[in-house]
Amino acid sequence: MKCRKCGAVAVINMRQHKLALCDEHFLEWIPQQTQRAIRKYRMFGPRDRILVAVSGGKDSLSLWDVLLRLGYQAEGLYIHLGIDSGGYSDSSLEYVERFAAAREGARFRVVDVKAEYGQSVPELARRTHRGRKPCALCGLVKRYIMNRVAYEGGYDAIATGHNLDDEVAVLMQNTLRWQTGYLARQAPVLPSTHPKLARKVKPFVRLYERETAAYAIVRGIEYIYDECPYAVGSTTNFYKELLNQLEGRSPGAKLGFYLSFLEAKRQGAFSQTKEALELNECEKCGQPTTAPGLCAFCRLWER
Ligand code: Q46
Ligand code: ZN
Ligand code: ZN
Repeated sequence: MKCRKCGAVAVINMRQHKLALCDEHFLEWIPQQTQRAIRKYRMFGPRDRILVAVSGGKDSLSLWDVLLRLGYQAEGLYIHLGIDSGGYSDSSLEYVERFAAAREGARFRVVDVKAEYGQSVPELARRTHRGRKPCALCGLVKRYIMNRVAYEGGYDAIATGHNLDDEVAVLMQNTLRWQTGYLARQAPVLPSTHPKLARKVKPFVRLYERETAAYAIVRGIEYIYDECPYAVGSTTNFYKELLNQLEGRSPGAKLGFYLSFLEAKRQGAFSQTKEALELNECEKCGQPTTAPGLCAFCRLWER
């Protein structure tokens, strides 16, 4: 297989685009595609300050790398969740530290959940969710901390490394249950609904997972290869496998599913009900909440 641009040996063939590229042209193509998505979905501009949620995995580190290469003011946020008695979280943090140390201007901050609030996410899940998988709780904790750090640090947007496979797996789950409320809120950009809640953006939303992985490898980014132990065997991973089978038979199926969903939304499908959600400020931390009194995050620590 040869690179379509220069004829050199291709490192990747992207059948959905009928495009094979060599390492050099692939390393150019990914930032170009990312920049196109940032513009198309109006994610942020050159003067905005971006907080990149980094986990130490291929998607978030590649995203941070691409945003820095594109000249954005992108700073990292690593949330230490205390997973596997710290083992998994400690080693993923090391990848983030190594990434930042190798790049001038790659600044990041760490929020250690246990050090700051007294319990790690798995400990908190054992106490409040009776040993159930900590993922729902983990999502709540991460969202809260991202919002709070973005607000306190004056960032304009929070960027996450979600790729097309992530989005399509969620889309499929939501579609199979026709969860129209979730479908209405699934988008490449979630606008801010309160001055203390930053805009959320997903600049890799049109890139396949194998492309973000290939980018990290070709670019020499070292990342944590293992998944979070709680992600192993998850429903999302099962849907990803199903969708990859579909993609194998019909190249472009994943991209087509996602883009036609966005088009249907643009034409008014799943339009969100306009009932304005009244947001109060949490009595303890001041972050916005729909509940009266304490926000869901503060309630966790009160129990
Ligand atoms: S980090 Fe947290 Fe994920 Fe691990 S505990 Fe579940 S939600 S799987 S993205
Ligand atoms: Zn080439
Ligand atoms: Zn609160």
